[in-house]
Amino acid sequence: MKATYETSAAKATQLPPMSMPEFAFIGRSNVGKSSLMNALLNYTGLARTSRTPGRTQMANFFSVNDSFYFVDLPGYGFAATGNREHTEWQSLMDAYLARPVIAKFLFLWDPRRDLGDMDFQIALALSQRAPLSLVMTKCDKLSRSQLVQRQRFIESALKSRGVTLAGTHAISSLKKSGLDQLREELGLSKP
Ligand SMILES: Nc1nc2c(ncn2[C@@H]2O[C@H](COP(=O)(O)OP(=O)(O)OP(=O)(O)O)[C@@H](O)[C@H]2O)c(=O)[nH]1
Ligand SMILES: [Mg+2]
Repeated sequence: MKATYETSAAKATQLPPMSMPEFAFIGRSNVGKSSLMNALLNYTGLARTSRTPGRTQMANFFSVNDSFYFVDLPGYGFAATGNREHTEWQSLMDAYLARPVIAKFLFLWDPRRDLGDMDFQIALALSQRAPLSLVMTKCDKLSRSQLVQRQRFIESALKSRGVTLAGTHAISSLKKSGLDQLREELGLSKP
């Protein structure tokens, strides 16, 4: 498996030409997007990870096996980003969502949290553009029975808001669990 950093876009005009299918990773700031991309590709430090929420404020494109892109979309919902940042995030997202090359959205969610209105709205808008799969992150923080219960709760909450899921995954980038199932859904060979 070959994965290389391609480019980053902070605004619509910087988005790269559409050349390959794209798997887009989206979720709240700090949910574990960069960690998951690194874990899936078995690269340390390919996608930058950080303890500081809101660090990744650009859409980062990684070419995988010269056959598709992983797109690390900027985290949303970081409390300290003001209106201006939100408007910039929104306009980048609007431009990104218009790309017909999006093969799937991976909607990352920390299952310890409940979804709010903004989360439902974003998940719904994405699911109307391309298939959307739920990826529950940091599952090492929950017991198996808690996880089962949280998965049921989150899936039914999304469903009741009109969000159709293409799949659900429970992963831990830390413990490297749940990764093979997700790789399979993405057609990604084991590293
Ligand atoms: N326990 C645990 N912690 C994790 C896991 N994945 C990520 N983290 C931690 O969560 C924090 C955020 O991880 P990132 O991968 O940088 O999250 P992100 O979604 O890319 O964050 P932004 O780019 O800032 O939006 C880091 O401190 C990680 O070490 C996991 O599977 N388990
Ligand atoms: Mg990140």
